[in-house]
Amino acid sequence: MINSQTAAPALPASHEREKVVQALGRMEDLPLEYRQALSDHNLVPLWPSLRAVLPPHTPGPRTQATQWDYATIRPLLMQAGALTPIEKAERRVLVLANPGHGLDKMQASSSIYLGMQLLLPGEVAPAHRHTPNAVRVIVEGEGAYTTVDGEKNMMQRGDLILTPTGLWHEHGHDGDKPVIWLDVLDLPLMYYLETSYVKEGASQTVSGSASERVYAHGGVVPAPMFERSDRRYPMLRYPWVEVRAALLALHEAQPGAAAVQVAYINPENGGDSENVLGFSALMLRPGELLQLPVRSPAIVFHVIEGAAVVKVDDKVFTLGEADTCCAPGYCRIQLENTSAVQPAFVFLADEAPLHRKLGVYETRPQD
Ligand code: GTQ
Repeated sequence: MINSQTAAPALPASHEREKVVQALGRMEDLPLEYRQALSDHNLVPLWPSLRAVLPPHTPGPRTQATQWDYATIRPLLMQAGALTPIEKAERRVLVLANPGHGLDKMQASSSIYLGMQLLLPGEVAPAHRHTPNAVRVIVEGEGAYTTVDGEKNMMQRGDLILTPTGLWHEHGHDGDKPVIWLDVLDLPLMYYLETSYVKEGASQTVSGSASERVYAHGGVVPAPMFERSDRRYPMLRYPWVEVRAALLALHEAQPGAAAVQVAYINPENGGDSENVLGFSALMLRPGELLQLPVRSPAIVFHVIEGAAVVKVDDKVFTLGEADTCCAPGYCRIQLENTSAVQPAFVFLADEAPLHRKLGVYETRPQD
C-alpha cells in the first residue's frame, strides 16, 4: 500500500495553505542492523512513510485519467469470441484496466471495475451470484437478456440493469447478432476487503414481473393496503428510452438548469440504486460546456449517444459513442458537447455512495 516514492502533490491554493510540512527522517537514515531487527520482528517505522500515507491536503491517487475507445475494444472482443468459447470463459470480458493501478489489478479506480462483455447468439453465461455489486450498460445488439433474482430483463441499447450483491444472475441471447455491454462492478473494493467470492448455481426459473414497468411512472409507487415492497432492490432494469425521455423533459421544463442530469435511484426509498457505486445520466445540451465541482470520488464517463470532450485536469479525452474514460477524485473535470445541434448523452458511475457512507465525501471550490 505504501509508496514513499509518490511525488509530492502540487502546493495547495493560498486560501487553504497550511503550515509548511516538515521533512521527516528517511529509512536510509537508520542503521542497517536496526532496520533488519525491525523487519525480523514484522515491525516498520512509520515516519519514513508518514507523508506517503497521509499526504498534505490532497490524496496522491494511483488512478490515472484514462480513456478506452470502443473502436479499439470491439475487434479485440470479437476476436475473443472466436478464440475462447463461452464454456471456457463463463464471462467473456475484456477488462478496462487503469495503468496507474497496474493492469493485473483489473481496476479502473480504487473501487470501480469496468469490463466489456460479449455474448454471441445462442450463448449462455451461466447463473452465479457474488458479493460484488454489478450493473450493465448495454452498448450494442438486440435479443439478449439477463435474468436477475428470477426476473428476465431484456437488454436494449443504453439500458442500465442492476445485479446487486448476492442476487443470482445469468445472461442469455436469443438474437442473431453479437451483444456487447459494459459491466461496472465494485469488485476492486470487495477484493481489497477480502470479501469477494462467487457461488455457482443452476438456471433460475423466471418468476418476477418486469420491475421497470411497475416503477415506470414518476412520483407513484405500488402501495396496496396490506403490503409495500420491502425488496432491497425493487427495480432492476432502467430502460434507456425512459431515462432519455426524463432528461429531455427535464431540459424542457428547466432550460436554465445548471446541468441536465438524473440519478438512478431505488424508487421505493429514493436512495442510491446500489450500496457502493452511484449511477446517473447526463444530457449535454448542444454546445454546452459543463464544469463539474471538484469532488472526492473517482468517476467514469461512458457516452451513450453523441460525443463529448472530457477534460480531466490537463488531460483531454475526445469520446464518441460507446467510448469510456475515468478520472480520479479531487480533480477538475470539464465536459463539452462540441456539436452545435445534437445533444450528447453520457452515463456516469462514481464512488459517491461509498464516500458518503464512509464520511469522506467532499466537494471543493474550483481554484
Ligand atoms: O456478468 O456476472 O465483468 O461476474 C465480471 C464478473 C461480469 C457477470 C464481469 C462477473 C460478471
